[in-house]
Amino acid sequence: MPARSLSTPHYVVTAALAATVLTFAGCASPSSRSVDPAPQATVTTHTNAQAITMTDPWVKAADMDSHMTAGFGTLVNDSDQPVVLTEASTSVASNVELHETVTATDGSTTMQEVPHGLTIPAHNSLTLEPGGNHLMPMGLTQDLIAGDTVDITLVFSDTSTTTITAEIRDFDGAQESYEHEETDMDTMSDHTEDDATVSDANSHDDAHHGHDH
Ligand SMILES: [Cu+2]
Repeated sequence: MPARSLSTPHYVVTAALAATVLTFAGCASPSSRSVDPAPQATVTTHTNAQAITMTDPWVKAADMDSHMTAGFGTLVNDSDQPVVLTEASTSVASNVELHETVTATDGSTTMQEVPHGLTIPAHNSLTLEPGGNHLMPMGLTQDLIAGDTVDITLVFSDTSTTTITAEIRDFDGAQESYEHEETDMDTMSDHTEDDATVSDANSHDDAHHGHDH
């Protein structure tokens, strides 16, 4: 009965082989190295970190007692998608905030933490510079001496990270010695009515109010 047609046995054999292969694959996959997941992983070919390079990274020299400094450079995005820098960290400061500088209606400038990270547009760049967006290491754990370098780790919205090495430079930009410290002290001594807004996140607003009064 199987010999009745040439094609029928052929199909049967093929089906049997296929079944055998599937069976083996099913048995083998849990114990053997995972062959299947690899192609899925290549669907996303680039992490945010792979898309971003930072040119001319530098940090302002600062004494540890000044508590904070600022980091600059140009973030370049080589990918087709916008990339969002969400966090940064460094071993020489307790934390690193991402700041933007805003100009008030009276023309004074103040800086504040950006709420949703800094976006580097697709095939474009974002410059961090004095008077503009910058990285703000807070709580320095050592003096930052011009000519030395510091490593800063950048964290992107897809949780990928990249570590850049920034040169420490002397810089006299008054923008970074800031109203921060002075005004924070004013706030503490004179403006106790502003208690509700005394927090890290709002200290810049306090600085602004300080100017108005
Ligand atoms: Cu700042």
